[in-house]
Amino acid sequence: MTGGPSKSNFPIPPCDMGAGRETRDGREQGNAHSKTILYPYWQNDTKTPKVDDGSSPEIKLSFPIIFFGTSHKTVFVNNNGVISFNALVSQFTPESFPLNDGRAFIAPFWADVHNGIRGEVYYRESSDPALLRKVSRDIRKYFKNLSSFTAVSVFVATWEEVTFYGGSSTTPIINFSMIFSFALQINL
Ligand SMILES: [Ca+2]
Repeated sequence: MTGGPSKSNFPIPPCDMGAGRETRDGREQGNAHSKTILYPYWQNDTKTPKVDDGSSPEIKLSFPIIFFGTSHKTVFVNNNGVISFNALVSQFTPESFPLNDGRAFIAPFWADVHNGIRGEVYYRESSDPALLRKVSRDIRKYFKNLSSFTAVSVFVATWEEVTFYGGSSTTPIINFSMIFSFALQINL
């Protein structure tokens, strides 16, 4: 599905938590801070194709993700800021949820990203002990009803310094990420 027969410029709006602009000497204002608040990612994470409205291949997860009561064993990481189930999402125009056609997906920042112009989209699933400890600590902190949450795996998708369709190598960029984690047992 696409956003329409013709594509207009749909720039990513400014965002305090990640947007950055380059100074004349090429340094980026804002990004040094914004990257520090992201979960860690590395250059050797898998990258999605650097094409407008592109997507990862179907990614098999170590554990199923239960999303609104439905179990999913695979996901797609879509360049336009969406994690989807069952099918990739090339739609570049965001809509309000729930969607009329019933699709369910996670949209950390649904917008017309163009990583073919600038930026990368990374993903990985990890069971790194330090990362699992961080995830468990954060979930326990921010979800008070999950005080015993113990992560066994985490999936991290990161949009790094991506710009927007119609942009250029010097237009504003943004960093954002999405994390979901698996626990074998949750004691409420
Ligand atoms: Ca796009």
